[in-house]
Amino acid sequence: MPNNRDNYSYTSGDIQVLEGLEAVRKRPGMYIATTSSRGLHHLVWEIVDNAIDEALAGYADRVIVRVEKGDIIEVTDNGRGMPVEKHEKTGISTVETIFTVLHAGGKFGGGAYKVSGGLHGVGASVVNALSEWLEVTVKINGKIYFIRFENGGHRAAPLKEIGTCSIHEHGTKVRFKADPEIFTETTVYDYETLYNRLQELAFLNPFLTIEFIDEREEEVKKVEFEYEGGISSYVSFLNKDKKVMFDPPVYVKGQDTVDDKEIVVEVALQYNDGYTPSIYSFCNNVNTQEGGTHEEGFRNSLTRIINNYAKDQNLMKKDDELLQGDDVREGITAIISVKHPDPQYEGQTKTKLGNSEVRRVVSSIFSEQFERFLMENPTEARMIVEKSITASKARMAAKRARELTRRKNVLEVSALPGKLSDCSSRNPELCEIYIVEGDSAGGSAKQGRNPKYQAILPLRGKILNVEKAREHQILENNEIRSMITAFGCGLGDEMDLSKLRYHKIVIMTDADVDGAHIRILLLTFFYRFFKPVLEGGYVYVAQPPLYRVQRGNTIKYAYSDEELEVLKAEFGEKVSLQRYKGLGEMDPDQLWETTMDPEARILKQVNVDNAMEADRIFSMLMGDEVEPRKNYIIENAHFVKNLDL
Ligand code: 2B7
Repeated sequence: MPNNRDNYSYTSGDIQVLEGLEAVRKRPGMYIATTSSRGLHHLVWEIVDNAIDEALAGYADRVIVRVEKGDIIEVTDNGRGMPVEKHEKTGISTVETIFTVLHAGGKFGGGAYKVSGGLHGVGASVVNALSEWLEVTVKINGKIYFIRFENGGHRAAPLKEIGTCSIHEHGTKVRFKADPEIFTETTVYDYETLYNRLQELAFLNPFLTIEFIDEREEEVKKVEFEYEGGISSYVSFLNKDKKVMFDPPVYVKGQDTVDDKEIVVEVALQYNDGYTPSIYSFCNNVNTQEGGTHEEGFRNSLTRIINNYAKDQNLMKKDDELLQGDDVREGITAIISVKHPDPQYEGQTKTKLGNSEVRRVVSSIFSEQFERFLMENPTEARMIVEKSITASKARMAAKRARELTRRKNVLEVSALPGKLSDCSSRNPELCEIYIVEGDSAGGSAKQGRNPKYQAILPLRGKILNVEKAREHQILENNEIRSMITAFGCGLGDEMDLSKLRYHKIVIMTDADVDGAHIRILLLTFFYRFFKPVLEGGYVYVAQPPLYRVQRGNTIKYAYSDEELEVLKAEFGEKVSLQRYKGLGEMDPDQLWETTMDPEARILKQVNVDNAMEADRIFSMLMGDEVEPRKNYIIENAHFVKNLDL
């Protein structure tokens, strides 16, 4: 195929530009951190961020993201349209400059707050460099302009006027196909990932409408996100399957100028009848997962204001202790969103806001308005204080329970639980523990296992729902205590992952609804109490077969209905078929062959890559509302991403 780029002669400036883009292709990791699925999605966010910046600057109110067949992304905004005139420095159109010169950001932007958390406006050229092809269409002053780039940023032709439109129409459209030579793992976009982030951006930017269209499957999916209520709607959304103490959420907004920099602060919060706090913070639309000064400012003043109010209103008894942070945050769902023209990010993943002035700004804005809320809403205020006092009492009871657990451990010389059939190896990297539902399946597993590396811990019946119990009840529960002792790494602040006794924790339950329920209870428990263990990728779900298909002496197992059909076709008509209803129906040899033998089994590694989404799903699954839970279990658990080993 003739290459279009040969049709044009390049100036020395062009060559420099192409060298810049070539550098991005050589070391994509320097610009987008990874070329995994995550990096692929990063391309979309870079382009979407530019559209959102145009909206934040006040010139656009609609952004459309379309995924076409073949995983082509198209982003459209109704902003001013990227400037098309000749750029002074480069002598080429500004559009082309934006897409070919690294560090071309900033100078063009109109908005005060750059969304771009990572790339600060160099996004467009990086996306171009990592694309097989990329097209830009700009509508401005009644004219339509077009430019196309190929093979990682080589323009196919200069910017060209291709038609006319109404002078009322204006905006930018970017269409691109990620380069499979760069994204070798995958170039397929994940619907959920795109959906969740676009919805989040709509929550964070009220009055902005984001349309999301996925055309890849026969049935086209189309959604429109528009939340006038902003982060207040976000909090309501996060709490939608929970019982809330008051509604609508408290909403606070204010701004302050420090050293000529205008900082905008928004906080929304609501309490539910649960125990775990869900606090999420953002700076310039970027989720600051490691928190930072905005979160600290919020937490400090929340504790201070509630204590002051409780004291002033004589709601505390004489011997009640001062409420601690954990007490006032029990069951809270809060979003803190700040906009800052010059954010400094710190921390391991650069998602911790570091600007020290933000602590004071958030604290003073939130304190003043939250205090006013309490004064003006005595019923709600009293509920918050009472919930906090109850939490404080429970915290003290939990402390006593923990001390008791610790002391017992000392007496028992860290005795392992009686029900545990431990393995003989002491090398955690090689050891596995199977958490098995019921004694009979436990028995089969014990006989079928490889005793050198595989330990078996049978659990009796349903385990405690940790979403509905307080910490001291949880720590007193026998099934939970057996797991804690067997794992050996402690929990909470005292956890030491280096002491984890098994590097594979395998949940093995029946392949039915009850089994799914127990699995979810266990995952919820791990999520709340052993998050680092989950995040470390130590938790797996075993996949027992659904059918045993036999013809003559040949026996095969099917793990899904599709597989069964394939096997039946392979075997012809005369087969004897056994449908497994539970693990208990398998004899030890069968259980080993199908579910435990490392050479043959299928394990799914559990990964929680979106803590916020996982949080919401766990609360939904384990919370009070029955309907969403039922539907979800039926639809299956999609936070458990398949990673066949
Ligand atoms: C930092 C760079 C990338 N830019 C402008 C103006 C408008 C504009 C953009 C954009 C993504 C997909 C559809 C400014 C900013 C470049 O300079 S980028 N709109 N939309 C966008 O990229 N959408 C602009 C001042 C006057 N007129 C236009």
